[in-house]
Amino acid sequence: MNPFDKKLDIEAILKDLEHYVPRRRGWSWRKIIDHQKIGKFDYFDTSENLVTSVGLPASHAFDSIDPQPKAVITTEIASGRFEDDIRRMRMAAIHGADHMMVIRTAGQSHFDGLIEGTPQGVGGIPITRKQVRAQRKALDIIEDEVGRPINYHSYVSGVAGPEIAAMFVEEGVNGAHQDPQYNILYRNINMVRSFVDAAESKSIMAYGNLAQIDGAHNANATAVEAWKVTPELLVQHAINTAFSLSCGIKEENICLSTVPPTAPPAPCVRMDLPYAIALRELFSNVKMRAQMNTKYMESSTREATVTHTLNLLISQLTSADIQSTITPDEGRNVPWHIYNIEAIDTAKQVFAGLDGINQYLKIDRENEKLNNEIRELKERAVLMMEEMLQVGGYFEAVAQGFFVDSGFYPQRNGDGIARKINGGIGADTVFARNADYFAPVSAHFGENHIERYQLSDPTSIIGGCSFEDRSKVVYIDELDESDNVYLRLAETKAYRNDGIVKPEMEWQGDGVILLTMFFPLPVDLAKAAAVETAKKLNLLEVEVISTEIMHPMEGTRVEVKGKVAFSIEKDKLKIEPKPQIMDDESLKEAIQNEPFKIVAGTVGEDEHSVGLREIIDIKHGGIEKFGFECIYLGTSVSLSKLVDAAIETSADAILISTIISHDDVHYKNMKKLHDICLEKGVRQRLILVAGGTQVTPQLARKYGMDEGFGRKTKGAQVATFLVKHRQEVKR
Ligand code: Z98
Repeated sequence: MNPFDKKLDIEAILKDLEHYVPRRRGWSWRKIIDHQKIGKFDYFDTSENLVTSVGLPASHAFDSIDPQPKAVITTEIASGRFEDDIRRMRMAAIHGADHMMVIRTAGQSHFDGLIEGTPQGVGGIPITRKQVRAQRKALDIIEDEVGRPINYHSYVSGVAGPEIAAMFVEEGVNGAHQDPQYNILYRNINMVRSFVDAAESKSIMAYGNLAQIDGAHNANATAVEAWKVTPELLVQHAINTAFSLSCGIKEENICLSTVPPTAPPAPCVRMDLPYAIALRELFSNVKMRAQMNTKYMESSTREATVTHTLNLLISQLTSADIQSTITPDEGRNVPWHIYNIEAIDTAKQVFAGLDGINQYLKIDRENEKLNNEIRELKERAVLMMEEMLQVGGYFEAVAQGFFVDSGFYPQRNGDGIARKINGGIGADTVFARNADYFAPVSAHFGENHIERYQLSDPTSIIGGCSFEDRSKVVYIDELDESDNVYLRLAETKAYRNDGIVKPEMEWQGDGVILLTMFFPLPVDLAKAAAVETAKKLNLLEVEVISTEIMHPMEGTRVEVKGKVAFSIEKDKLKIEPKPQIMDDESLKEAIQNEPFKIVAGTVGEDEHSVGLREIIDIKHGGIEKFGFECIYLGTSVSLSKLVDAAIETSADAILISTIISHDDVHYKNMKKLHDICLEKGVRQRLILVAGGTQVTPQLARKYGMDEGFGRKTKGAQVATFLVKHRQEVKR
């Protein structure tokens, strides 16, 4: 299916889900190409091109190329409604994301079993078999469209970790976070239970070839001063990695969730780099998933993007394998479609921009200061592990509050997260296996006491478990009549089928829009004024989502969201017809048959000549190419000089260009040009055309021009207009 032809049919994806079989198990890395030519350029850090993609905004100036970085690009999508997230996944994939990470609804990690159906989530989606299957099915369609495998990912943690892991293998989920330390520290799940569950979960993930991401970065996000937690991050990575290896997970599937610990205005690259190098040197055999810094992120998109960009520089210098772009959700808490795409594009743009730079820039490993910092970090981490052994091991260390302490180890401030060995959710729920314990499953940790059955393959007794015999997978559809996808789809049906549309940020028909305003007021007043303005615009549920002080007294920038109550009828929308562009030969013939002379210049005080030169110059494919005689008067030309020149040379048309648009000076100049021509009695015989990045055709015509041309106009378009308009005027 050509992805530009049709919208994804969500209802069709939900149909016959019961019988859907995922195509594959396990993780897919990109096909890296060491050196390739894409368009006019050589690339050294890219992977296979997509079959269909949407490039960066400026790509049209580069033959629409869309170089794909080496690293897998993650996007984090979980708005609470999985059916809407599917459309966002399609947008993300075509922009270059191949790792769809789905956050779970608040509190799911405390459920002690699988849930079913498709209830709506809070801050994430309830992970259920039906939801997972529907999204994997959609991704199977989407990966065919873009021409690259897409990894689907969620979390194997919480009290039901092993059950989730098994369901993920059955449903073709490709990656998951799994780290018992996460359960213990951040979800207060009992530590013994967490490690036993992790052994089971990891064994299942190893069987299913899922990529595993650990949870060390959460310490960074939680720590009081995040850069001080770096020795502990190394320790957390080490514990989870050793445990995963011993459960059979392959090194190539172990991904450390690394994180640049700090952000500007701290001198972050200088501080983050030694840490990143120490990490890569200590863990050279496993993969690096570069999380971005979310600890020091407010709701400013600009600030988040700069931090992300600096993080990407570290990723490039130290070769990350998976690159996170989670700004919209965790960083800024504005989980909207547009921000997922922006963050994916940020990663793609920075990696393309930095392509090959490692050939010229090498980390100076001989540098004494850098070397000392790297060694010191490693030593602090090793010391911490030694101390853990001294106090009696990991559990005791957690009980004593070793982790997420605000001190820079070995400094300790006594404010770490302490958990009791017999405390937390799920305490006292671990039991030794009976002497005759037997489970007929294939991916399983520890001992199966199978001597009783004389079996080497425990699943043979039942003819294969659900991993081997798909018919044993039990699919349960909806359980809640009042909270399910069909009810939600019924509510939004009109937006799919009845030709109406609403602005949307997150969910179909949500009606949410974003307004940016500036008020010459201090921040509190500016916020109140922004809310009032949005209300006067009839927006509902108005909320301020970000403020930035321009000056404490002189002004504040405010971003406000609100909902519109109306919808738009698509049939009644008027689309500007696409300009009909004549082919080169017809244009040349028309000018040969009847010569055409134009006078041109940028007007007022405008020195921006590039756009106009592109419209005129032969070497840019401008109108000279078709035989137009062009008299270019230069920049900042007075309007009367242009008219006089047109009269003197008996020109057929005047082309003006205005980039500057302050106080609508561009439109004012158009009106003046028209008036001067009228005054001099030449308006009838001169065609007037204005161009510029801020020129709207309708307004140009309103201000007296025969036509206006905005951004991205090409010479052939202007030439076509001039030729056709001359014919029309004659008629
Ligand atoms: C990321 N979303 O890494 P709940 N296990 C681990 C985790 O790191 C997380 C969960 C489970 C960010 C980071 N991390 C957030 C190791 C979450 C999730 O209980 O379902 O929220 O667990 O991309």
